[in-house]
Amino acid sequence: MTVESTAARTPRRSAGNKAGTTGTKRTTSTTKKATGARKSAEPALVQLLTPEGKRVKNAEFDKYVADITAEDLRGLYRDMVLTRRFDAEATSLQRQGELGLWASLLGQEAAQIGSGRALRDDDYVFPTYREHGVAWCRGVDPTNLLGMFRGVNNGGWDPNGNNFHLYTIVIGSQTLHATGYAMGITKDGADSAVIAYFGDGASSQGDVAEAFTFSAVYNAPVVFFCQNNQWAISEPTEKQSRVPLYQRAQGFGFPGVRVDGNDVLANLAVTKWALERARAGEGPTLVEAFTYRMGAHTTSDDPTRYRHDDERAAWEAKDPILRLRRHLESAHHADEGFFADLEAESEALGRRVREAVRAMPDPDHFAIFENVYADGHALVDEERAQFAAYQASFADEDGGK
Ligand SMILES: Cc1ncc(C[n+]2csc(CCOP(=O)(O)OP(=O)(O)O)c2C)c(N)n1
Ligand SMILES: [Mg+2]
Repeated sequence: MTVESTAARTPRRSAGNKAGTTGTKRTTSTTKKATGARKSAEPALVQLLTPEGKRVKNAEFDKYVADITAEDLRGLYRDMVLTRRFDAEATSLQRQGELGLWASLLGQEAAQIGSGRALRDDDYVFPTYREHGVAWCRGVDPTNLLGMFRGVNNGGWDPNGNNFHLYTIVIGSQTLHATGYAMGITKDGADSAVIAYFGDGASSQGDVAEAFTFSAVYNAPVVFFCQNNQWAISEPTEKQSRVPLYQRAQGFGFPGVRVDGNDVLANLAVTKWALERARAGEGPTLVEAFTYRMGAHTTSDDPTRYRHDDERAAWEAKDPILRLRRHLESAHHADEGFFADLEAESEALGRRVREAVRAMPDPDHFAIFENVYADGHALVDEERAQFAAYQASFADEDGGK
């Protein structure tokens, strides 16, 4: 296991082992101590691809990516590039007034594509609001992700169409939904698994602690995939936990592992391992993908108010896309033609996204009151009537129009 001291701020205290895993019997003898200027107790990460693009061996996780071909690697690269392009386009569309808000995934492409590509079609995903890369892997059309951010619908896709639940804004709540769904899978006798995405900030929510307890006690086939992007809006991870997040799992009685969140291969391998455990009836796993939110929390946020540029610069050197490109080039797995074709495909995707957003019809003003309750509700009826009166007041001012 190669160790990389990646935390950019004050070291946290680490009470557990130094291998980036806890709660398993897996050996840690190949682990070196973290080195570098920071004399940190920061634990090791599972890493298969260094920031320079060098493939490093890992006795425990290599087997989960042993069958990866050069074509597969190009596919992972394509996924990350197109996801980043889509994300950049959405950020621009917000700046042009076409979207009300956007939550960028910039920097988190490897965590999302690596874990997303580890899933089977019959697995079920419970995302937060930033999982555009996972949505891509599930086959959700990217333009469908934009409706809610434009304010023209409440979701934009059929969750059961791709086994990809709607985005969840209520922080951490989807970990409970995932746990319940996973418990249902067990009752059905199926061997599918569930993955719940959440953030470092969400790890402080009571819902997440409850989901950990229930999934452990009921041995539910669920993978808790925490993207530790170092920030919860303006709160650093140090304010969420006194121990590295993956070590939280130990107290609940299931394994936790920290993976280099900017290494797509490592995320693929570790998530496959965790899904295999789930399918084999071994219960939940916590994966902490140690990564970085390169952009603002959302387009409504200004990170220059609370963090320094040098932190971002340190993480830029570990860029997930750049490291796979370096690997593809040094291993002669991709030529100039591949990169040129991908650039053209990115341009086409950008165009398609722009056109689709601008063509989205405005919803009926009263649609928001539909589907709140299956059989209606007196309070909703009252609110609808109030809103109708409000709308009518504009018509009066405007000469009845
Ligand atoms: C229950 C709840 N509390 C507060 C918020 C406001 N809120 C929105 S995003 C966010 C931070 C989440 O941080 P993290 O879990 O690290 O996810 P990230 O945005 O970094 O991906 C907060 C507090 C919310 N949406 N839901
Ligand atoms: Mg976060």
